Amino acid sequence: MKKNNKKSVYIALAADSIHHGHMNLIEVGRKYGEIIIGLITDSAIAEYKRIPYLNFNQRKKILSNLRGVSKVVPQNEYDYSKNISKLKPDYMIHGDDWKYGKEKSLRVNALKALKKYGGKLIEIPYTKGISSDALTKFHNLSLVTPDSRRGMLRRLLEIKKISRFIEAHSPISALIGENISITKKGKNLTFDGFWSSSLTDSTSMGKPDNEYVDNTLRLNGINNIFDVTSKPLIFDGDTGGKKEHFDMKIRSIERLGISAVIIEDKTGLKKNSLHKNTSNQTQENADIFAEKISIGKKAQSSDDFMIIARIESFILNKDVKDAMRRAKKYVEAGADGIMIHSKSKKPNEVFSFSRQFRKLFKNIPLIGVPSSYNHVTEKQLAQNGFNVVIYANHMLRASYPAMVKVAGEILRNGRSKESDKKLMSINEILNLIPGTK
Ligand code: SPV
Ligand code: MG
Repeated sequence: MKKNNKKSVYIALAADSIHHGHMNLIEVGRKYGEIIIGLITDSAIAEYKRIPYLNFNQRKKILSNLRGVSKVVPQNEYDYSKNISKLKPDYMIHGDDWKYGKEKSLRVNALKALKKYGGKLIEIPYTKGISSDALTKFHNLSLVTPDSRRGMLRRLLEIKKISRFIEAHSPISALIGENISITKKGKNLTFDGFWSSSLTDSTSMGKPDNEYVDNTLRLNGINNIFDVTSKPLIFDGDTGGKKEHFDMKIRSIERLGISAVIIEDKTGLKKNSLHKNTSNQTQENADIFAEKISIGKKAQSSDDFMIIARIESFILNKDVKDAMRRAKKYVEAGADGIMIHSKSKKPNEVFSFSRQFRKLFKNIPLIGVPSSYNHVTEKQLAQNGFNVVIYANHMLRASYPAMVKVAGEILRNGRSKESDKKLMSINEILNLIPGTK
């Protein structure tokens, strides 16, 4: 076909990993006219799968520099029809793979929009043997640096309504959080990152959750997790320890590529917050705690790193007024976010806090840990102003009973045959970690 620069050609791409399949679309597009790329936005991608490795502007920069591309416009959802109706391109180009499977309805909608004004759909054979998702996964793992990983939490907060973090106490538990995904209503659901819990780090070492397991040990564990994963991590920093040590602590935590540390406003021998009786726990004076936060904020070297203040008022049977008084002080001291904790089975107190908090602070991230009020959904948390949900201990709590069961069964039976159906097969474990075979 003769080149006709007056005609416009629409191609929608996510283009997180650009490859020859994309170039096939562009090459054909060039023949038909000037190409407009509808670039899927970060938040549209995040609705359906893991956030892109490259952000919108980085992806836009690559595409804008391709021959034949006249402009790059945002496409705010996977559905093409809105942009098609708005831009009325003469042609739209797409791989023919969307005739089948889950993208079928997108094709129907695009065709409807094109038909309204006489636009044409050109389908070209799908380029086999290359997968954008597989490339992105490879990029995520092989190109992650401490800086890029650290910045992912702030990106998530910008892009997603609510981000979900799963506890990881070992590289193998973290690999589950890294790789697991399920498809629900056409969306690919994954965990956005990891929570390094003092409770499960201590418990998995057979130690009490009272700050005996020190930072050096815990950071060593996280380094091992980081060896094999790419997602961001939020670190449970307990009380933060002595304020005189806090600047050094922050530097060690930040340097590793951890995105945020959460410190709780308690003093004395730290005990876990979920104990029924917390009468032996003491909340720190709010001004002293605020000072610790500002020491930390001065010590960090990147803009991305976050120090989040955890308010223990409800744990210590105080009211929402006390929690709000503290929240104001901690935000003034520079806290980048607030975690509000509760051991109640109901979310009433955390929601009364979040309502008041949101009136005062529209954009300060709010983190919830629904361990005890676990009937509350992510959607409800988001509706109540929460930006991050942490599943704080679930991987360890899942694995321990499974191990106890099998160990008991082996004793009872004097052999392991009966336990086989509860175990992954030898073949599965040999295939689990690449390079084992
Ligand atoms: C942890 O996971 O260690 C926490 C959350 O600090 S909680 O156990 O609920 O106190
Ligand atoms: Mg803890």
